[in-house]
Amino acid sequence: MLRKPKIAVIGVGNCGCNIVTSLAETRLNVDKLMAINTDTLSLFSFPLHDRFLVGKTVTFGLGAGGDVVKGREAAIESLDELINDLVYFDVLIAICGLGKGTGGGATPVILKGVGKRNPNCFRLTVTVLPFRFEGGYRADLARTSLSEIEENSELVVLVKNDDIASVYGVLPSRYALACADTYLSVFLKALTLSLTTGDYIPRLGVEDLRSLSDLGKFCLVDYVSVKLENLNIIPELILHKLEIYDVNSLKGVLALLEGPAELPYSNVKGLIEALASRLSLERVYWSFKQVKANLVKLSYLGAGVKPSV
Ligand SMILES: Nc1nc2c(ncn2[C@@H]2O[C@H](COP(=O)(O)OP(=O)(O)OP(=O)(O)O)[C@@H](O)[C@H]2O)c(=O)[nH]1
Ligand SMILES: [Mg+2]
Repeated sequence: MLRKPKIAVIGVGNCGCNIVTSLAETRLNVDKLMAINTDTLSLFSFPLHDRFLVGKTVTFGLGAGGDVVKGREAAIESLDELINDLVYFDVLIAICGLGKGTGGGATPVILKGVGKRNPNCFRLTVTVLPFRFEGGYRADLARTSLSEIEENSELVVLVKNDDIASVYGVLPSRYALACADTYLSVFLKALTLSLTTGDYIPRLGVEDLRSLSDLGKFCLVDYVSVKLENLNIIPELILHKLEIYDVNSLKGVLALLEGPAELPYSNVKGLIEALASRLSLERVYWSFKQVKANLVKLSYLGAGVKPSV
């Protein structure tokens, strides 16, 4: 490829817009960052330049009220205009919460529309699954939306709100949800930087992501970060966090490591090996970026997880 890949990130519905807003604060290295919603009040409370109100005649700007059909119809009403904005990208990262109307209903329509007009576009969708306490009805909605999203994505990241609660449950809820945003932000920032710059070595491309999607569409993302002198606890931290996921089916990983110049190559190799051997992975992609800070940060995407809603 003689040019750098063009990347668009969209947040659909309230949850998607919240996460996209926190990504904007990290100054993500992408060509487009857009908030899409059916709810005017919510849409204009996000400090983003690129905002799109879908389905004015379906929801009158009042939100889909948990109705997936309304969310779907809203996207269909605005699809042509929206797709014209999204069709020229090599990678589309769509982020949404499932179990309600806009994220669950509009996202699959948008993904399908983009895939139809630009079959080469790599669609990576990040889905936030509802808490168990939000009830069986919303879990059913989430399940249906998830299978439509799977059909229209190359990879689907699963973020479970219940898992966030088990790792960060001691925090006040506002911060616990913000933690989900944080680890997504850390991973997406590293991923987009590795795809669009020469900062990470060896270089990773969109085709490496595509190769992971051969192993199964569902994946998880996470990160751990420690001071250089505490490097040896990274494998332990990874294992601790992975306990909460169903990782038995995990088959591949894309690991992005950051560290200072003093970090020896043998340590970089050791960390990637620890991750790969714990999970008996069959496909491992990794890349390293040198940073000035005295921190070692490992963010990774594990492909081939089993979905459980
Ligand atoms: N982690 C996280 N989860 C959220 C957040 N906001 C909502 N959720 C979850 O996302 C799911 C969908 O909620 P929303 O995004 O508010 O719904 P919507 O897509 O706007 O749909 P409508 O309100 O019906 O138009 C919910 O079941 C919540 O569990 C957030 O900021 N962070
Ligand atoms: Mg909403």
